[in-house]
Amino acid sequence: MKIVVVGFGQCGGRIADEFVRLNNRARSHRGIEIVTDAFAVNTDSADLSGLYSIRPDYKHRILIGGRITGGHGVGKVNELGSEIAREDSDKVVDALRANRHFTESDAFLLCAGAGGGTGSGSLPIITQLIKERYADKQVYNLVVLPFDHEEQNEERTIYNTATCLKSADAVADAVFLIDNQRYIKKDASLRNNMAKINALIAEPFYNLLCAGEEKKRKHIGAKTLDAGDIMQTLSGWSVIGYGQSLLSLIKLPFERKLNFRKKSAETSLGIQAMDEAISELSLTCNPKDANRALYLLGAPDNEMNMEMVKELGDYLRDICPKAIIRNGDYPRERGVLALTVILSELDTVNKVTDLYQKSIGVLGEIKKKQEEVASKIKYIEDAGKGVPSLLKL
Ligand SMILES: Nc1nc2c(ncn2[C@@H]2O[C@H](COP(=O)(O)OP(=O)(O)OP(=O)(O)O)[C@@H](O)[C@H]2O)c(=O)[nH]1
Ligand SMILES: [Mg+2]
Repeated sequence: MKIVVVGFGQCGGRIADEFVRLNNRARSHRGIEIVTDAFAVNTDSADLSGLYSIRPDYKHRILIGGRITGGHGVGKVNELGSEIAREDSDKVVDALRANRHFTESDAFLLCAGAGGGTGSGSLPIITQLIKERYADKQVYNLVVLPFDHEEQNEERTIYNTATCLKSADAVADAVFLIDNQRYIKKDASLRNNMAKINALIAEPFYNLLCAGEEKKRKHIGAKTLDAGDIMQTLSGWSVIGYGQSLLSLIKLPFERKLNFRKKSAETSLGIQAMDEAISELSLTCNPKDANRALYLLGAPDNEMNMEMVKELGDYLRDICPKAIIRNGDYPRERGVLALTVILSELDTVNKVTDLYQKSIGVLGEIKKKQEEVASKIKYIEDAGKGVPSLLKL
């Protein structure tokens, strides 16, 4: 599957940058392309300069709202982010149109952190616009949810996140939910390592996007998972996960003979990788709530067998009893058995419901604060009414 990636705000831009690195890896290691073009859109020029892999011209690193913000961001006010995106949307659309490989692209992936101002505000606006302009292309959102400490310390973060989620869900074909907190729960040393978190966020997409683009027969599985399968699976709230089991590279002679045992050992390695993928999903959710799912098994050709693929399917069926499940095998890896899982069309997502409820709670607080500021400013102005002004008004 080939995608166009657009990142909004600092978080979104860095994740889009990460997808360019995935594409560079696919090109150099596998001789295929998975990202036809990538863009970063921001109100902050310094954030755009801080990217590494997105092409460094103004058509790929797009500054919006420069006139209003002076290139310094919107300071977490996502309504302003939305307004600027609406005003400067032509800049984004013109840049997308200049992509020479646009017709080969299967879908758009638009990414942003929901807790800030620029990404949170502009993501749904541009998603809606792209959906209107390119009715034949799927548009997916990848939304990064804030860390717990950000939610606790800043009402604005909750408000931004909830409004971004509600709007994204209304316009995108599917919304990948990525919870920042998941990555530091697993490894506390990642707390200050955004680059590592971003690499972990993008990694599950690697095999998924590559599998359908292979041209050489030896890398095409018995059942290929292609763009069609992915698009049929993705709908509404979605999560993605990745797990792997290491295989021993050196085979002892007796291991080749013990076919039956070898098979069952491999199957259990597959189940182990599936367990890891499910427990490392990008957001905690109940797999029973998924109405669609897919899994992709990547392994060396001689390590895969139909029995394993079938058992993995049965296993996932037990975990997601309601879901229509699609699957594929991808003879590629060396020394590992890699499992990618997507759960989609989730009909219950506690984290989202929780954020919506919390945002209604903080709405009053935010309004009260705004009114307090306005009344204090008015108080100063009133006090200065009798003071002569030096300006000619
Ligand atoms: N995973 C990840 N999260 C990030 C990254 N940068 C910021 N975030 C998260 O994204 C949210 C803030 O969004 P930003 O992208 O910094 O904000 P912005 O869209 O640039 O908006 P303003 O700076 O307010 O104009 C917070 O919840 C951060 O924890 C990143 O590189 N990776
Ligand atoms: Mg910013």
